[in-house]
Amino acid sequence: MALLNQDMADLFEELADFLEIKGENPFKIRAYRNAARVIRDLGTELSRDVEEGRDLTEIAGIGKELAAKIETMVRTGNLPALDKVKAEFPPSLPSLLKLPGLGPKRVKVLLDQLKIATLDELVQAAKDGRIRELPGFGPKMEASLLEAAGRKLDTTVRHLRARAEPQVQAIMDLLRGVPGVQQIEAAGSFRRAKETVGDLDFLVTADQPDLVMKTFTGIPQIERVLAHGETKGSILLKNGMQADLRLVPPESFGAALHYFTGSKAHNIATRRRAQHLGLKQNEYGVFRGEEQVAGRTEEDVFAALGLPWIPPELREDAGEIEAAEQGTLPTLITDKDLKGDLHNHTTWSDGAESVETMARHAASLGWSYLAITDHSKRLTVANGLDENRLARQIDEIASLNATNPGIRILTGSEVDILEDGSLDLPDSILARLDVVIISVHSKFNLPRDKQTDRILRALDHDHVTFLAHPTGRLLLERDPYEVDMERVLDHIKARGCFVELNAHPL
Ligand code: DGT
Ligand code: CA
Ligand code: CA
Repeated sequence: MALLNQDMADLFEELADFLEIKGENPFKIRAYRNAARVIRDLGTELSRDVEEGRDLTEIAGIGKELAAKIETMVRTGNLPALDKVKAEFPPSLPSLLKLPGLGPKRVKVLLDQLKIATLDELVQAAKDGRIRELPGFGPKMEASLLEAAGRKLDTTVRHLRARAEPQVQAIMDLLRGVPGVQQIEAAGSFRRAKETVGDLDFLVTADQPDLVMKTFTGIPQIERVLAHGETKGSILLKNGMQADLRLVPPESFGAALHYFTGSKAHNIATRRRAQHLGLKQNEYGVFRGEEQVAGRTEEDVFAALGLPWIPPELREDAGEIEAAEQGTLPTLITDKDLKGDLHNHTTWSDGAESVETMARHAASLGWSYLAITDHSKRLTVANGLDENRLARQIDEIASLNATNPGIRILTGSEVDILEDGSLDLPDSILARLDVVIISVHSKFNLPRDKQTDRILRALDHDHVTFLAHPTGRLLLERDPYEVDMERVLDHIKARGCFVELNAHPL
């Protein structure tokens, strides 16, 4: 298994960062950034293209030199040009580059002027008030860097689910190809569909366990092997993710899958239940005395406990065992249940596609509606729409709907909630929209009662359809703002509005 597109894009991006810190030719740097973007958006995996002998220079933005570098990455898992330039700098520099707000330009300033190369040094300098004096920084930047660096230092590393997903797929594909492999599953928080994952957990049954272990510990993306035994292996990947593999006998696969899917709290609860039933449950099976009564499948394990199978997403000891017992488990929604989407940005503000392209794609998914809800004017960085531009967009949508695009395009706006709870666009234009979303995009650090009042006041406006991203958090990057969520939800209910269930990867 070679590198994934996203990994190669990251390597090019990192190469561009280091060349920029070094002060290299801007055209060269731009070419690498451009290549990263092209690779991320490709419809096919480059590793396969290389394997099939495709001429990569046919791809727009990929010249001879880039094509050769891609082929090297596919073959070796490395980008030698990056290793070379990285070696000229302290090895801790990438941890600085990963902080929100710190691009190569600022990292260069930190390094050149204050000799800062580690998170610890950054925190110390920020505490001493030395960061604010640097050109292009200031006290606000200093405070946010201090906060971000502190967060990176004191939490164990987690990863976005969206980043883990292609990695999991690639490892599953690789292991599935090993002769003699019978069953394979990704367990742990990934299977429970948590929004972030700590490490990846794989379970396999196979005729030739040693061959599986050898393949797993020999994958190209590996940084190093952490543990390597007969039935258990652990590796660290280049992208910082850790993966555990366990080989289990077929008669225990279901029990192991249940155990290693977790959560720990759920496991403790099912084990207690087993004890009440005079049984013993562990990762090998469910036992009555010495006799194994279940273990081959998860369904068997649950059945032995007198329960229907519980979807992994619910296994948090949050009432799922009681619900299973009483036959009141909810039916989880899936992407097949989607009938449309009420929150979309287009090239009118900070989106990547036009209204028409978005609508055509949504129609091809079989959806029946799509709301266009670009940003409002206050968000100038996102090219937010004022009344006039929004009026023109309403016209564009009307003429698109008149062409029978196979979907109902709804008009809308994602309107900023201003600090005093007023909205960023006047009622006159909001009254013309099908969907009015209100969002907090500024003043995230108001005191709890002020923030709550601000949102309640915004909800009091006529025409509001729903409150977007109600916590304001960015996973692994920004904490939720302080707000009395109970009061907000009560008010939403009282007003007959809705609240967004935000499924953006961040
Ligand atoms: P993560 O990796 O931090 O996102 O979370 P998980 O849930 O994947 O946790 P992980 O990888 O440490 O362990 C996988 C599962 O194995 C976990 O969800 C439940 C089970 N497990 C691990 N340690 C224990 C334990 O000490 N007791 C019990 N009952 N189960 C455990
Ligand atoms: Ca895990
Ligand atoms: Ca684990």
